[in-house]
This record gives sequence, C-alpha cells and structure tokens, in this order.
Amino acid sequence: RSHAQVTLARSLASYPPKWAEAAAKELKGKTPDKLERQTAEGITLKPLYTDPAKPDDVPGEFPFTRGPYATMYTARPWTIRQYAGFSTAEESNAFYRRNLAMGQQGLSVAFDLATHRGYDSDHPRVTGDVGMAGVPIDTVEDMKVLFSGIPLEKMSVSMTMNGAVLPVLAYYIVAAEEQGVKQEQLQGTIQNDILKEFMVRNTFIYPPTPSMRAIGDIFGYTADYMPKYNSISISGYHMQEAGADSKLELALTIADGLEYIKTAVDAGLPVDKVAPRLSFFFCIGMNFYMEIAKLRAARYVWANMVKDRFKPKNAKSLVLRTHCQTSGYSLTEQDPYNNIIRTTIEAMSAVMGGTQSLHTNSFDEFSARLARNTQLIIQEETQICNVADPWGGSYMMEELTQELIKGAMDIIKEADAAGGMTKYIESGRAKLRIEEAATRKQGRIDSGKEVIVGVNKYRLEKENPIEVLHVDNTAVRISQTKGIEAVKASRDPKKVEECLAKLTESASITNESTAKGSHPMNLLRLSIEAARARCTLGEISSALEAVWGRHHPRGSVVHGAYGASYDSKGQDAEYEQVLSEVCIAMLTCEHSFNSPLCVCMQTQDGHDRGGKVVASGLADLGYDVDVGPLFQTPEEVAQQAIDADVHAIGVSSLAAGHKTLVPALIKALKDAGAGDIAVVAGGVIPPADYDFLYQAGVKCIFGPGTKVTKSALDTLRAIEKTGRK
Ligand code: 2CP
Repeated sequence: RSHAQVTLARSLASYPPKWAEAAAKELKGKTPDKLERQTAEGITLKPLYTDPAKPDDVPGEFPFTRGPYATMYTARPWTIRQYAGFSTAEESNAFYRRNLAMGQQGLSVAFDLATHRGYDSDHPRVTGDVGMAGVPIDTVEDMKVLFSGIPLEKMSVSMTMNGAVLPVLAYYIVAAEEQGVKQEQLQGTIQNDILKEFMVRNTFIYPPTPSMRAIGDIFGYTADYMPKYNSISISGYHMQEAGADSKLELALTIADGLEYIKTAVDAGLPVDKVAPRLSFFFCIGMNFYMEIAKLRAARYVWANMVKDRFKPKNAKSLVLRTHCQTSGYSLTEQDPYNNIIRTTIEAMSAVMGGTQSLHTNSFDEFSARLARNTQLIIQEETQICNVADPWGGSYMMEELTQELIKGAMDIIKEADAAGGMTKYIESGRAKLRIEEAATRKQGRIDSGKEVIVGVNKYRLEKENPIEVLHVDNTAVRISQTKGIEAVKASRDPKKVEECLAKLTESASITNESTAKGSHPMNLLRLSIEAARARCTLGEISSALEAVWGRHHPRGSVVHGAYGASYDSKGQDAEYEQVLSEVCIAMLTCEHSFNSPLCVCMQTQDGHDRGGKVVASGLADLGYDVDVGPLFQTPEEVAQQAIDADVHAIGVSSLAAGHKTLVPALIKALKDAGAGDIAVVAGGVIPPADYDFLYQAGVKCIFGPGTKVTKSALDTLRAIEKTGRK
C-alpha cells in the first residue's frame, strides 16, 4: 500500500471513519492526523474528540450540531469580517484598505440610513442621515469608488442591505463588471432579510408581500448566475439587540429561514438550488454558555426542519452556516473600556459555538484595532482553533443545547399555527414577544436583578470623556448631491426612463412568478439594467414604490412587563414613589395631564428598542404615552405632538442625527406656537454634545443606562417648569 493509503488507514482507525473520510475530503487528500498538534507539555491535541458510543456525533455530519464542516477551524478558521462604513465612499474605501492590510480577512459594508430606506442623498427627508451611520450610495459610481483597488474576484464582501436591496446588489454587480469581474466570480453575502425588518430593525421600504417577491427574484437570479454568492443572511442579531432572549432569537430566525425556503419553492425554484446558499447571522451576548448552545442548537433545528419540510437531496441544503456579531446592546456608555472585555468574552462564545465569520464591536478607530486583534489573538495565539466543537460531550452544554432545541421548536410551532412567519409577523405577535422580552430585561436591569458592571453596580463617581468620530453630515450631503448631478448630466435620459418603466411594469406583475434568473421581468435582472444606465437608488426605489407603496408601521407600548420586574422588597419603594408622583400629577387639574408624552424616533433609523422600552416603562409608571410613527421629519413630529396635545416629547436618537434634528424640532414647535412643550432626549448622544443640545432648548438628556424611573421623574419636573396647561 502507498504511504498515503497507510496514513489514511491509520486516521480512519483513530477517528470515526465517516468523519475521517469527510475530513480528508476537506483537506483535499491530506489525512486528518496532520491536524494533530503536539503541545509544549508533550500532549497530542487531536482535532476532534468523540464519544465512542456515538461515532456519528461529529462535525460536518447531519444534524451538524457540532459544526458545518468536518475539520472546522483546525483546517480553516472563521473569517474576520468587521462591519464598517461612514462618511463618503472615498473615506470608507480608505478605511477598508487600511484594515485589510492589518489582518482583516473579509469586508462588511454598512450603508447609511438614507440608502437603506431608498432615498437619494439630496432628498429632504434624509437631511440628518446622510453619511452618519454608514456610507451613502446614490449611484453605481459611488459603489465603484467604495471598492476601488479591492479585487472583487478575490474578496468576500458582505452588504447589510434589506430595503433597497435591489439597487444596491445591482450596483455591486455592475461595479464588479466595470472592474472586469464576472458576476459568477462574486463571493459574499447580502443581508436581504426583510422579515426581521418588520419585527425589529425597521429599515423596510415596501409592505411584506412585495418585499418577499423581490427576495424570490434575488434568490432565483443569484442561484442561476452567482453560484458562490450567499443570497441572504437570515438574521437573529437584531432580535437580540431589540431585547429577545436567545431562545426567542433562535426560534424566530429559524422560522424566518423556513419561510424563505417556502417563498422560493412557491415561486418555482427547486429547494436544492436555493438552500445551499442561504446563510445566517446571530448575535452573541454576555450569556456565555447559552450563546454557544444557541449556535449548536440552531444547526440541529435547521437541519432537521429543512429535511422534514422540504426533503432536499443535496446535503448542503441542510447546513446552517452563520456569521456572528458581538452584542451592541450589552455595551455601556459608562466605563466604556469594559466593552473591550465584554466583546472578547462574546467573541469566545461565538468561536466556541462554531461561527463561520465574526465581527467584534468597537467604538473608535483605536478600539477597532483592538477588536480585530481580539480575533487574531484567538485565532493565532490561543490554540482554540486546534479542536473542533470543544464543548461537545460536556454534560452541561449538551443539556443546554437540548433545552434550546425543545424551546425553539415550541415557538416555531406557534408561528406555524399562525400560518407561517409572514402571517405571524403580520399579526404583530412576533414583534410583541420581542418587545415584552425587552421590557422585562430593562426592568431586571433597573431593579438590579441583572448586574451590569459600571452601570447598576460599581459605577464610577466620574467618567472620563471619550473622543468620538465627528462626521460633517452637511459636507457629505453637498458632495453626494454634486455626484448625483454629475451622473444625471452624463447619462441617456431615454434609456433611464425605459429602465424605470420596466421596473414599474414588473412590480405590477402578480399573476406569474418572475423568480427564475432567466425571466425577462426578474427584478434583479431589470435593476442591473437600470444600474448600467446610471439610474439612481432613489429612482429605482421610487419606480417600485409607484406600485407597491411604502410600509407605515404604527408603534405601541407593552403594558405590565416593566412593572412586573419590580417585585423584590426594597426596590419597590422607588418604583412606587415614582408611580405615585406621576399619578398625582395626572390627577391635579393644574397640569391637565391627559396626554403628557409623545415618544418619537426621528431620522430614518429603525432601531426602536430603546424608545419603545422607555415608552413602555413610562406607561407602567403612570404616564399616558403616545408612540409616534418612525421616520418622521421634525415638522411632522411637532405637528403630531400638537395634535395630541402633549406636554413633552421624548426624542430617541441612535443614529447621530441629534445635532441637526433636535434643534429643528424645537424650532418647529416654537414656529407653531407650542414652544412650551418640553423636549427631552435619549439614546446614544455623546456627552460632548449635551451642552449644544441644552443651549438649543432640550430640557433633559437621558444617556444609555438611565433607569426609566429616573427619566420619569426628571421629565415630570421638566413638564412642571414649562407651566404648560
Ligand atoms: C470553510 N471552508 C472550508 C472549511 N471552512 N473548507 C474546508 N475545510 C474547512 N474547515 C470553505 C467553505 O466551504 C467556503 O468555500 C470558504 O471556505 C469560506 O467559508 P465560509 O464558511 O463560507 O465563510 P465565509 O465566506 O466567511 O462566509 C460566511 C457566511 C457568509 C456566514 C456563510 O454568509 C458571511 O460571510 N456572512 C457575513 C454576514 C455579515 O458580515 N453581516 C454583517 C452584519 P465555498 O464557498 O466554496 O463553499 S453587520 C449588521 C449590522 C449589525 C446591521 O444589520 O445593522
């Protein structure tokens, strides 16, 4: 026998044969014993440890609990993929190139909120958003600049885009084409997960049904022409960020995934064409063991449910591959360097759970380096990558995994009983479950049951100021507007009109599926044509909106969940005191307190957890709260507050638009003769901006970590001072 045959036989004898064969395949013929490492102590570290009684319980085999690949990180570690984008395409491109040179392995683009919501940068509704929480992309020219000098045939690129997914993916394909890269060479992922947008993230444009049709068309097109491209990143991340616990995040994400396969199959696409290129995205918070168990359970539940429901023939259709991001919600404004420690612990969970790609959070360019180095240190210094699924076989981990599997299956059954995820979401039940969990969690933090170091325990007497990146939003907007004008001046208007008309025509098709990539009315195919003709993102989005309309959700509060967390003795006193003060104020005619507060989210930011949780907490504390719709201009918020005859407006700001939008709101109130409505602000507002906002007339600012009881009392005092009747 040849040497290779002898070593393979030895490997087959020391490892479960099925695994050893799969591993040898992944290693392209190399035998798995090559993965064994000798430690400094003279111990052999094997790439895999198993229970001899369970030879099939191995990574790379159904149900993939132990990992999607047989060799896992022992052959190839996860991709270090940091999410970034800000200011302009030029600046973001320079940032990407600096990071790639320093060890980052894949790209992940953050777009600004104007782009997410399908508006060009010169649209009046997005004045405060352009370039703030991501990079603005108005035309294919911006996309070309974003990837200039980055070879798209080699680099895997993730793009977080859901609402304006058609123009953005089309621009990416055309930017590559004009770099000389064919679409079949493109590797990467588009987020494209609209269902979770309706539950939590809120950067949708169109209502659910047409949004799902666009997804079907993207699935069909990418399956036909972009075999290496992941057509979706089915995301639980934002659910946990919105307050869901790990079980809920897991269950709703898998249920969304099943709904997407159903959409594809209903649109006439074979399951084995679509499912192998579905990918996932989970949040990794501070619950260390649970998060590892969640990734293990997710792979098990997905493999089993896809097998039962869709009976695929290709084993790849059953494999859940995922990106993870450390939790933003777990990070604190107080004592912020603690966040680096939190992120490191969360990164360890993600890796031990077997993620394929990972983003670690940071808060400035220096800590961005540390965040990337956290991953490099885990990959290259710790030996963690030398064993696949190191937690497999732990009594505790196996039981936690089973508990999560069972709990998730129960929630998925509830969604099934409602008629599937689209219907479950439309019923509002999915969103409500997350909001209830979020409000309960806030109650546990405020009442001290859940410890957050530096916030509700071990709080510093005095915080040191932190420098934050300042983006000159006006300058970015002016530069983007010039870019749009230049593109419009150089293109063929007739061609533009034709392309947009075709999109509108396709949007109105309801009696046949256009999902196949070859279908002449496939929406991605038509968007690519429009991108080549230099149609802008706003024009493409409007061409579809002309038929589909815009989706307008209405906010509401959760009753009882916040108050229910205050049941332990001693902490009740504070809650009761605030409650009684608010109620007394309500009852005194002096303030005629019928409708005292309107909580609103300005800008195109859809992250409404903070605003909603505070609104729900205030409602439990006796306030009569009116939650305003998302995406309002300052003038619209002022009018709504006046119509509802409120005493105060609470502005939630998470996307850095506060310096533009809050003063504009105060001006709009004054112009309308309602300058005595107290404006209070909360969210992520750098302390360095507090004075600016106080000067502009803001009465109170509640930073992250503020107890809702404190917001309730301070707002009450602010209202009393205005003397508004
Ligand atoms: C991997 N490969 C291996 C092994 N491991 N081959 C042999 N042995 C192994 N042990 C191969 C794979 O088969 C694949 O090749 C290639 O290596 C790359 O591996 P991968 O596992 O596909 O990794 P990846 O290319 O990094 O892709 C990972 C994901 C992808 C998860 C599938 O969807 C992804 O990168 N997602 C990132 C999403 C993201 O960054 N989102 C940003 C969120 P083949 O492809 O040839 O099979 S930020 C969002 C913010 C918070 C927001 O939403 O607001």
